[in-house]
Amino acid sequence: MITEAHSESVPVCPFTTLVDARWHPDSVNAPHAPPPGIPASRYHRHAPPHLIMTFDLFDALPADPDTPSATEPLGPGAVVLRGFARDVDSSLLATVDQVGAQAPFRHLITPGGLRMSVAMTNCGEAGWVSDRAGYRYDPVDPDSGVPWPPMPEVFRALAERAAASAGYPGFAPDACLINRYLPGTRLSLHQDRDELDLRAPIVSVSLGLPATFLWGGLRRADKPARIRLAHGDVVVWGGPSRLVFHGIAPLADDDHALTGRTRINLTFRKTR
Ligand code: MD3
Ligand code: FE
Repeated sequence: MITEAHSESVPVCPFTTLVDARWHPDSVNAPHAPPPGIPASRYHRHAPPHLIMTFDLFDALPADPDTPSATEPLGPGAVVLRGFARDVDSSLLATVDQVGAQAPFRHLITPGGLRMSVAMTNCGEAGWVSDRAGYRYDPVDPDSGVPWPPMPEVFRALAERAAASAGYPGFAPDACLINRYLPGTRLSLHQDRDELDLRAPIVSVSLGLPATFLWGGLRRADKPARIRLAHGDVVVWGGPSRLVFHGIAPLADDDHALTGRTRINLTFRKTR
């Protein structure tokens, strides 16, 4: 906050008082075009997206009643695109099966020696792996000794389209981690910080059974909010939300028309 005492030395931002916070060009949720009545020449960002902290991390943005689209700001830098992946769901799931045939799902071991309840595989130039030695991105599947399957075009196109809709044009993921949940599977609170470029968002795609996403704060102890993620939902996590602690509550048993008793989650990452 700019105080009176400092206002002489700090350039005053005209948008702070003129426009709704959602339109502020420093918001990672801001559209690229200026709001009505604001000339494009004055609608510029003041800082690169990874340094922007326009909103309090714990204040979710209000939904805009005038925007009928399925794009809901979840919080600073986090946008949910409800049902965004539905039009390609069968194609995505068939492709997950193909990746799984080449690089089978497996339960990784944490550095602490615990077997993860989520089954994982990867595609792209690097895959996320964990073992007693630690976490890392590896260009080779340690189970087979060969590179991960390449990123399928249907995956890449969806991730790029979703990121662009959320305000991150030009997102170029080099890795896709695929998580498979069965009833009872959970993912405990963690941060995703093994990627070198934390300015890039992570795009997540939920398929099959719904899950309760746990969305915490920047400290592990922060009490997480619970958010329902259903089949076809895509979430783009960037800016101030990029390093929040998050997880998945134990999956409830149910039956999904396309996946049976399974939830699949794709996370697209730029790892380098
Ligand atoms: C928020 N996956 O793979 S997706 C993971 O549903 C992971 O399988 C969960 O957390 C899943 O690391 C959640 C949503 C998600 C993914 C990555 C994030 C939310 C995120 C990274 C930073 C902040
Ligand atoms: Fe994660």
